[in-house]
Amino acid sequence: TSPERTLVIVKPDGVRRGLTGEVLRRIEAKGYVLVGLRMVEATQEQLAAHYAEHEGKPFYGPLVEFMSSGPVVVALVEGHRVVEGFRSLAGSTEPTASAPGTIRGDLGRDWGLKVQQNIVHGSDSAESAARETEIWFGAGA
Ligand code: DAT
Ligand code: MG
Repeated sequence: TSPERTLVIVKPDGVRRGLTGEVLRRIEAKGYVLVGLRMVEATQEQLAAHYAEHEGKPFYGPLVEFMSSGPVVVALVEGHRVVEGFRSLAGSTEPTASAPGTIRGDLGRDWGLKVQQNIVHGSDSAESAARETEIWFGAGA
């Protein structure tokens, strides 16, 4: 079987704060392989598709607005059990509660805003990864 893939996004807060290299460094240091990388200004269509599961939730509008507030860096990352492995590297959703040693736990905090600005996105399953890869890299990636 081909190695598993996950879709990682360095969110606008991470890019603005100059943490893109640090996030990619941690991914590579863990032993995962970058197989795709691009910087984009997310379109409304991409964000609606990417965050479809959250539509209707109170933080959805602010989330899409935040994700449109600057460029993001999208990475396709490969490795055995990389979906679970990157979620572990990233830490839990809320950066204040994220364990030290994780990206969100080491580098994130609560800024008192309507959305958790938590530096990174990582797919939550192999199925999500495939769906998200098509959104950000197009079919056939
Ligand atoms: P994760 O990014 O850890 O997979 P998620 O998929 O549940 O978390 O939510 C997507 C993003 O939406 C998350 O990274 C930050 C924001 N978010 C989630 N729950 C939130 C909440 N209760 N209040 C504010 N922002 C939230
Ligand atoms: Mg999620």
